[in-house]
Amino acid sequence: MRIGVALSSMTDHQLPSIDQLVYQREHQFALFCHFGINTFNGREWSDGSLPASTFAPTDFNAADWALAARDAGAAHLILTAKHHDGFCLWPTATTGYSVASSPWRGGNGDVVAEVANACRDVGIGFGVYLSPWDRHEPSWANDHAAYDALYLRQLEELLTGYGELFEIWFDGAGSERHPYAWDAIMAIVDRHQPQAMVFNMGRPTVRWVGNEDGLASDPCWYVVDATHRSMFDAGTDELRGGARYLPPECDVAIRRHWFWHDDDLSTLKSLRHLEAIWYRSIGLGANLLLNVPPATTGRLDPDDRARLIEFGTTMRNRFAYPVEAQLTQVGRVVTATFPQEVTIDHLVLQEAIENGQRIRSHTIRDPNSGTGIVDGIFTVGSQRVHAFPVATVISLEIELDPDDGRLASVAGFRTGVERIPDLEAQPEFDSGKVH
Ligand code: FUL
Repeated sequence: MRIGVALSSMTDHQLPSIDQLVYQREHQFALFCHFGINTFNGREWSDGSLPASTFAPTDFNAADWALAARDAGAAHLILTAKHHDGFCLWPTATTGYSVASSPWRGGNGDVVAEVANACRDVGIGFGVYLSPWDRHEPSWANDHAAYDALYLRQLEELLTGYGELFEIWFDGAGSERHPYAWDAIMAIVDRHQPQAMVFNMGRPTVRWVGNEDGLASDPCWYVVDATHRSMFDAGTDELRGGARYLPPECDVAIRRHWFWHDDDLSTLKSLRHLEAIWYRSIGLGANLLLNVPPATTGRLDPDDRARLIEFGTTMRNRFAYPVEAQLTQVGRVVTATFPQEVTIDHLVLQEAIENGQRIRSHTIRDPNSGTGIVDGIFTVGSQRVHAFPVATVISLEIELDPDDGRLASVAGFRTGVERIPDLEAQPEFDSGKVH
């Protein structure tokens, strides 16, 4: 994978679109909801044979999901409309394997519609995950043309029946090297939801970060010429048309597994670990997609919900009182001057990424004392968060490489936290839940 494209060679494709800028600046945090036939059978994956009659939420309430997302600060929510098992959460005309064959709401329910409406009601965006890999449909393996036609109809139903979508998630798992009609798929996206962010496949506008731990790394590059395939294939797929602007999205589950299980509460991530993830995703200029799986009730599990809100509130409170600096730049040195002397332990830098990602590295020092604040650091991107031992300064010098990099803003914070928390060891994935 090629990284860091030199400014002189930047093309239009290597600059962000307006939609990508909105995604990076206003949708840094989103909620993922894995919900489906697996939820009711203690499975992570299933092979398409679990009976539709087992899909039976006892107290389904989409407002509960959407309100939790909003209260935690998520800007949109993505629902697994169809996972690898092929069970559809909307009453599709393409297969009988859907909510229409379940006892829920007497077979007249539509999870996609209820969640879409709930998101709209609370003012957050909505997106869908539609697994290309479908283990219920025999045509997936033995008649590619027939499967393509079915998949296109499913996509069209989702893209035309539920209002504006913020993001469409194409999961590579199980689809490694499998051919799909990507031109036709993207034509449907272009026709019905041209503004939607497209995750990782087809003609993506956002790429998978390459792990399911929620972690980006420094440097965090936005212009790349390939995408990672999946957890099950370390290969990469080259982007047609060469290097393009494709910021990373970090997906991670709040427990060890993606779907809800009655036996893995002990794997619920601690607040400290979620904070550690936040600094290594959003804090590095990547987006964070945190999965919180609704339970068999059809509501979020109370423990997961409480942790989600605790996490969102902690991060919101930490950055509630910014002190903005005024910026002047001479050559490669930006002087950030605060309105008065400030005592701070965090800095948040934003690059003017509408001009493309240019800053390859930066250092920060206090020009009055000569003390280095931050050193050995690479990209800035949409947002770069630094934590450091508390310092009292009136101004800072930020040296950029190269000198045509531009910062959009610099803000200081006194948070009481002086270092980025360490990641905690995480339990093993229970592969017994996959079949
Ligand atoms: C993976 C899938 O196989 C998991 O079940 C989950 O959906 C995750 C987000 O992507 O590739």
